[in-house]
Amino acid sequence: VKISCGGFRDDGFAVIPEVIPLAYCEEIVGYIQNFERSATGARTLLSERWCRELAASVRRNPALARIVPAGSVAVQCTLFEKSPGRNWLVSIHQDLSIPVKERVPHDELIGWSMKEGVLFVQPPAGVLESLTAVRLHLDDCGSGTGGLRVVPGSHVFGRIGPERAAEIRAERGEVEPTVNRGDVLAMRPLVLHASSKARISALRRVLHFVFGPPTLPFGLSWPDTL
Ligand SMILES: O=C(O)CCC(=O)C(=O)O
Repeated sequence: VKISCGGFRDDGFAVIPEVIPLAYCEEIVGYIQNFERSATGARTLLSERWCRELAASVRRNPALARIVPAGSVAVQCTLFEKSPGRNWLVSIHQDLSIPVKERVPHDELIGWSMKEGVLFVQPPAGVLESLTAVRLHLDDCGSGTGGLRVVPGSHVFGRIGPERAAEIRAERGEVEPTVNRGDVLAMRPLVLHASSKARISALRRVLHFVFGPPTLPFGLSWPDTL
């Protein structure tokens, strides 16, 4: 399968088909069924062996190997699940927070928060630019299923405030890629993105991995649970 790397570099996202075989997806669905869900899914999956094995397997995909820098490690995995019982939306935003082991006082580290027992911080854009989100789809995600809408090329502006985000979306438009079961939507965390409530009755389960460098600046470190 030919993936244009320039596409990922310029657009800040790309769909990579058939990263995980359908039978493996079915196995993963079995594992996530045992997990406690919050309103949108679950965030602490990387402490599970099956999840770390899946991250390694995803990482071996040749097209992803060209996108995710060599030496990167999986630092986060979040299940984003939409279902007829739990339908939700997120308005346009960038992913600004990363999970870390402990608090480090520094002017450039802002927005400290706790989610499901994990500490998060918003580091400067340079740190976020070293990360790649790899969204593995466990269900076919097409029209009406509440898939991600992304603004092509919006990752090059650093951190964007709400007014500038609205301007950039108006200038560049947004796309809602079709992503099938077993495919990956790879994305820079700084790409502006949003998703609507599903309009049709369907499951939309996505495992959102984040890959990053093994070490962090500012004396920060990734959580122990990895
Ligand atoms: O999965 C979605 O629809 C939204 C996920 C999201 O907003 C995020 O990755 O920050």
